[in-house]
Amino acid sequence: MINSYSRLAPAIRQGKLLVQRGTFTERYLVRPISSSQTQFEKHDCKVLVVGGGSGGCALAAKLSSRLGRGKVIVLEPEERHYYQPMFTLIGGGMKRLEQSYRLMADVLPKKAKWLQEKAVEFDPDNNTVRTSAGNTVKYDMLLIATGLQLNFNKIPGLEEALAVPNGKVCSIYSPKYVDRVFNCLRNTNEGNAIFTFPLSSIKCAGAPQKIAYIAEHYFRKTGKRDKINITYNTALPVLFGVKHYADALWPIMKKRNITVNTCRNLIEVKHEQDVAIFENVNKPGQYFEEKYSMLHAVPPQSAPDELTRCKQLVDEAGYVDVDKSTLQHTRYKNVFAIGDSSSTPNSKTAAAAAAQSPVVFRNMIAAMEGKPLKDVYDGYASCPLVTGYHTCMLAEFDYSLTPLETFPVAQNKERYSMFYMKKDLMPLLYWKLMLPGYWNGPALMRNILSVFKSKQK
Ligand code: UQ1
Repeated sequence: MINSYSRLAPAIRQGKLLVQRGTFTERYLVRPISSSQTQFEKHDCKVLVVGGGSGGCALAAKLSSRLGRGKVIVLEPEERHYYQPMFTLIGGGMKRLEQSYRLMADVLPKKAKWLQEKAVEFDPDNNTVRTSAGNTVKYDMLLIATGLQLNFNKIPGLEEALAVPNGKVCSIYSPKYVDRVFNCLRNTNEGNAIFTFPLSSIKCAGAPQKIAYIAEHYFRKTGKRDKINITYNTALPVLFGVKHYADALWPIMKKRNITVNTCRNLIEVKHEQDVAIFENVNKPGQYFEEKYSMLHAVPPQSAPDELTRCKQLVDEAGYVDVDKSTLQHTRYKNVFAIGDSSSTPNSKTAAAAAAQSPVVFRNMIAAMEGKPLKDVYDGYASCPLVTGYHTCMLAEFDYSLTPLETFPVAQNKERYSMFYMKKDLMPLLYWKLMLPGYWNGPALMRNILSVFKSKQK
């Protein structure tokens, strides 16, 4: 839609255009703007996908392939699509940042229309979303796939510490900071290496301890381990949310001599003194000042502000309020969510988004056709818990927080096979199968392999 008035309004109000009638400005500036330069555009689509991450990309592929060219719009401001599960490996120096991304233009499906703009205002009562460029997108169906927002700024001093060149504070959680992690491992020769887990739900809840295991192995490999104390301070009361795996992880922490403090939350970083301040979650006001040689910090996370501002869409915690089985919004029947920004109580991982993808796809199509929603998400998530440079424990579970494992072997053990699957096979599966919309999670593989499992018993 052409709307040059809004652009010219301030000039008209100031009388500039009126006094310059018939002048150069009118002939050469006013006319071209009013005839050809588009200001605010209005787009229409069958499905609007907000976010071009794992879930958004996979669903845009599935939906645009079913609905045809031009029916799906994807709103995504970023130039690059990162494969975030690689960030722990980059932290350990096992992969490079350049290996973790593709251009957004190359991973989004060709049949969908990509608007490189950010969704800034949701209006589900009028089926519209306003974008950072001031444009409006009207939809029949909306899929929210924004992922999470990293709130480094919620911990005083953390952003400043992360800005120190060649500094002692790092984080695998952002492509902006992930390269600092291996640098910290290399530069640390003694003292305290501290790893944190914040007081919020986060993506890949295993990652904060994976990087601690990798660091421990690195320090051992390089002969520095004896001089370095390693501490894992988690704000949670447990080491891992699924007891079956937590029971296997505690002995690994012990064997590797990593001190674990539960209910200990990072609340401030004083980088001039190399001091991190933690608070006892159970006794607010009780603080621990810990000196560090390196600090790996995990930011508190939330759904993006643009979403949480739309109170009709989100629950009390700020996540898109969907039914945990159908993934349809509880009030707006033409709205669905996939991935980390949804209120479903699963672990927030790419594997969870993969398992959600066929459910969201079929239920969205059913909703479009006015049919009942039949597909159900069971809460499947998996977390390849990398425990060093060659080992990994593949945790897989569902809403019941009991194991739902794919392979006919005991998965609560560290294995070489799982490590190489995580490091070499998963990226391939992600780029070649998941993003083009062909990977629906391992349910099919699990069912096939279950034949061997029952034989083993
Ligand atoms: C998975 O589906 C997935 O999403 C694509 C991951 O993220 C990259 C994973 O790490 C894992 C483990 C799975 C599950 C796949 C199998 C074969 C168990």
